[in-house]
Amino acid sequence: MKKICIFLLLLLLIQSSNGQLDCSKAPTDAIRIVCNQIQRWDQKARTTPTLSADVKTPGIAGQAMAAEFSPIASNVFQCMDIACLCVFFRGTGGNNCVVQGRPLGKVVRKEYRMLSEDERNRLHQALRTLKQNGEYDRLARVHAQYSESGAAHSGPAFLPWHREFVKRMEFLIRQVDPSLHLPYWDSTLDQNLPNSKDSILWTNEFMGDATGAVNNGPFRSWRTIEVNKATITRAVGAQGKGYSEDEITSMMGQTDIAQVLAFSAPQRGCPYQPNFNVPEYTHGNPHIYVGGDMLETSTAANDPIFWMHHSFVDLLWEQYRQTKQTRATRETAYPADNRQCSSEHHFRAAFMRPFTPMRNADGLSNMYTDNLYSFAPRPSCNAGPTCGSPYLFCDRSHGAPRCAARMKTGGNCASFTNGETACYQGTCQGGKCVAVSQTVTPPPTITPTKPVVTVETTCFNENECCGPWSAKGECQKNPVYMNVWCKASCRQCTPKYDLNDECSDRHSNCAQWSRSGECNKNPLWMAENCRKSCNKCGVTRAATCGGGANNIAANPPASVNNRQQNEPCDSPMCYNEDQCCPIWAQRGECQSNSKYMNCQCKVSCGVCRPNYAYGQCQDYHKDCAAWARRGECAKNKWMPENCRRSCNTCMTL
Ligand SMILES: [Cu+2]
Repeated sequence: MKKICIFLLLLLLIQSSNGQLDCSKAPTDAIRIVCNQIQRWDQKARTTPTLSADVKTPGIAGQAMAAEFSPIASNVFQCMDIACLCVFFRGTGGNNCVVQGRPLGKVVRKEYRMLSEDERNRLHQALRTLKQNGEYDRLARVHAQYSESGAAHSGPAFLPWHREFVKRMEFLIRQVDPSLHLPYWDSTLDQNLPNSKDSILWTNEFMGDATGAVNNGPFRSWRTIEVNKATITRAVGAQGKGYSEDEITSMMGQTDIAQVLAFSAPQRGCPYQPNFNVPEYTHGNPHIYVGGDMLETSTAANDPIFWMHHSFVDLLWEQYRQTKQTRATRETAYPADNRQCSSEHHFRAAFMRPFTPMRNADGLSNMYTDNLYSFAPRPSCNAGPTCGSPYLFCDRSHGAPRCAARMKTGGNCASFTNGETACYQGTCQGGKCVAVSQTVTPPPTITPTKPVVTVETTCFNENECCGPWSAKGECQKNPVYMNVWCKASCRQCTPKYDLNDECSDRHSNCAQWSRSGECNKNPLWMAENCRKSCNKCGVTRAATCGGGANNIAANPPASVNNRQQNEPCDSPMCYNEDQCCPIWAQRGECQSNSKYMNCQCKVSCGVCRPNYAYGQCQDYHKDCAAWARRGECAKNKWMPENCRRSCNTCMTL
């Protein structure tokens, strides 16, 4: 066993010497830009503390939770099914929900060019409404802040994080118009043109201007979320490119989850080879391609095409999930936590900030596409010469038939020689698209609509003991936990009810939830917020929470969440007990052999955060040198792992 492990370790070392990603080796200029962005985000995120390092809920580390974080969503964004949305949208019918006469059900996301004219106009209208009422900007801002959204970029949580982010925009759109969905932008359709900038996408009917400030089209004169800039800008086609079919095929062929939920900013010592073809990189290309605001992570969400691009990224990921994974592995497969490979924000059980109380693993839940949305198939030539849309055509002149976007006036149509109708409202003359008539599409009128519902964010504690804990000063002593779980008591938001009332229902659904058994299923939240309906009025919160030492709920939160209380573990403090820990963790042992691993390999499984720089050529304990002199390096397997300098077991080649 020992020998095998050392052999594997050597193998790992040979790979590790390449662990760090060198942006100068990027295959294209655009990917180099993306590489630098990903590394910058990683560096900044590494300086921001995570929540999970200090707070562990028993049984969660190393285990996917599949969105069961909060059986009752305390705000609309946490909803994972239609029945939940229905409550917040003040509709009726649960999963067969009707909101003010309009159905609110699971949606099918279509390609942007596959929407009917009416659907497209209503979508543009809804986005304008959200822009005007500030909801668009509030959500867009989240993407810009590495300090708040560490898991958004530079590691395995990239796809789950953006899935949740895009879901939230779709919820916002549906608040304005419940029958709408967030379409996807299949950029291969534009990429397939001789000159992708000729695409109908960059006209008043769709996204508006391709270059410079966006002064035309449905999103004309949109102001950015930054203070000093006036309107959103683009530089379509200057650099980068849309998705290619090859990239998609290569993603679908991956067998290792770590190449999909990938380490995109590995540091020296990370056992994965750097790879510029992982989804986070390929998704960067269309960002660079649109340019302007889309080019920079901090400003990208200003441009409405951002959401449709990410809806497509989500489609590709879902296609991978459906074709390569089982229902069970979709919710569990996640690369092992490793500080050499990503910041802690990307660890499986880390909070998906700022979408707490969700954790990264929750983004793997099947509930998204079971309950909330699915994807219409990508446009295909099987639908005939128009690919099923007046804005697309089937290109039969460049190899296998494939769909492409129709072109605007002036577009280069010379190479379409098989009778394609490649020009939109025009014909191909002398190799250029020429308009049939001189009618130019007028800029759309802008008439903001009133949202069907506006959902207010809510302010609830998640635990019955929040009040007593806060009275003991825990909000100050333990803000990391308390500000998330005891928002109301720590005054992170303003509750619309009396915090001190020991016998009230704080939510209008309390009675209904109580009838459906939530007092037992979800006791912490319910005992705090539905005291009346759950018959909790007889005993005060202070009496429940201030009890004897054996009462787990009575302890301050940080100690409640120490999993070692439940299982005896002979490994004190935060150390790996064995040199093989990183290899075992990489093989998924933290999940498949969690009891042993979460005790013996705490560091590699992300169970705790060491107060030393794990992976560095150092002694991790101050007594290492003394122990080494006594000959412990040879006798004790703990030593080579943790006294690397004194035992001469540094791994750097
Ligand atoms: Cu992106």
